[in-house]
Amino acid sequence: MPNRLDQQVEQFNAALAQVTTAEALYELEVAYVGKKGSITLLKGEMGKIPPAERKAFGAAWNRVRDAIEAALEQRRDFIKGEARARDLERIVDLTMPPLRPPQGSLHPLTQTRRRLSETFIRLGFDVAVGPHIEGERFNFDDLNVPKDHPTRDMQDTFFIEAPRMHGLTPDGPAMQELVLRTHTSPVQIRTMRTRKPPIRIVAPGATFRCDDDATHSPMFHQIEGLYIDEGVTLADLKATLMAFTEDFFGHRLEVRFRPSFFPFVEPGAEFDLGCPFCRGSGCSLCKGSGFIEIGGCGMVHPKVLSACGIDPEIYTGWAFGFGIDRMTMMLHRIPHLRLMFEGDIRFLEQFPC
Ligand code: FA5
Repeated sequence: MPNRLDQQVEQFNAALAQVTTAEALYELEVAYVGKKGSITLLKGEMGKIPPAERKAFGAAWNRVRDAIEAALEQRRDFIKGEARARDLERIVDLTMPPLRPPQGSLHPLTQTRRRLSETFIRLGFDVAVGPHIEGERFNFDDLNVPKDHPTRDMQDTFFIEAPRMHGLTPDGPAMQELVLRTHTSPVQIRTMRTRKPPIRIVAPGATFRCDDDATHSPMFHQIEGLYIDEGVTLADLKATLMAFTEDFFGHRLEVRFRPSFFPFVEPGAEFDLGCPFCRGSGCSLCKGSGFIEIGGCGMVHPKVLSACGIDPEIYTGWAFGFGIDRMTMMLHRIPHLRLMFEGDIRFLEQFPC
């Protein structure tokens, strides 16, 4: 009987060495240590050996069964490891270029704002900034906007309840009304109050009005331009705007002034640029006129200069302001302003940078 045990072990080892798959290993396990396996059956024959030898045989049988199970386990691990290595070889192609993580890009408005600033910096302007929440004084009073001007209506301007917001008392010094700035022109005031001429700045940023349709949004962006020095004239403004078109659009465009009124400039004008798409010959964008309306401009009103401590007898200057959103819509032929604020990734993906 012990000899048969040894024989079985020898046969098992020889068979195990040939096994390369999990299925074959399972069959081997069943054949030797399964319910009717040859090793299992040998134990059942224990009754056939002399009682004196049974104990030793039992111990030998247990050792053999344990060794076989350990060998099966070891082989199982080996086969699993090989299968995993084969899978990895198949799945991981080390020669493949790595996957690029999805990359965002700057919002089209940010792209336009940066391009505008860069253009004016090249033309010798600094970039100035101001807060979105302004006092009525800088947003209206110092800009010579009369107390009863319609722009100050609640229907046009977002007012902020200052005392409640800041915990100020009704008698406190900050009782002046606060507004969400309705234009970037208060940055003119802030700049003139803190800097001495010559002043040459642009001020891009967010502005707010109670407005909402295809070309008007409650939050939009403007860029302000301001130049103050001795002997500055409207001719300088026209020349600057023409130089701007050359740098920004890549070719010089016509600049056209149409008389208009803004309380903070005198004379005041709306300015149009020759259509950058048809270069003045007339197309769908300029509705055949050859010109596109851009914004407002004019010579800084003497009262505004005085309010900022600049002597209008010595200095003159011009200012302009136009919408960055409208400029972006025009550049990319975007039909509705709201598209720019909805954060729809399918829209934004069209403006990589
Ligand atoms: C002004 O805001 C003046 N501060 C501009 C100015 C500056 C004139 C300096 C003279 C000297 P106006 O209200 O026209 O002007 O607005 C200027 C531009 O802002 C418009 O041409 C338009 O492009 C843009 N804009 C105005 N309201 C909206 C709005 N609700 N949504 C989007 N763009 C707007």
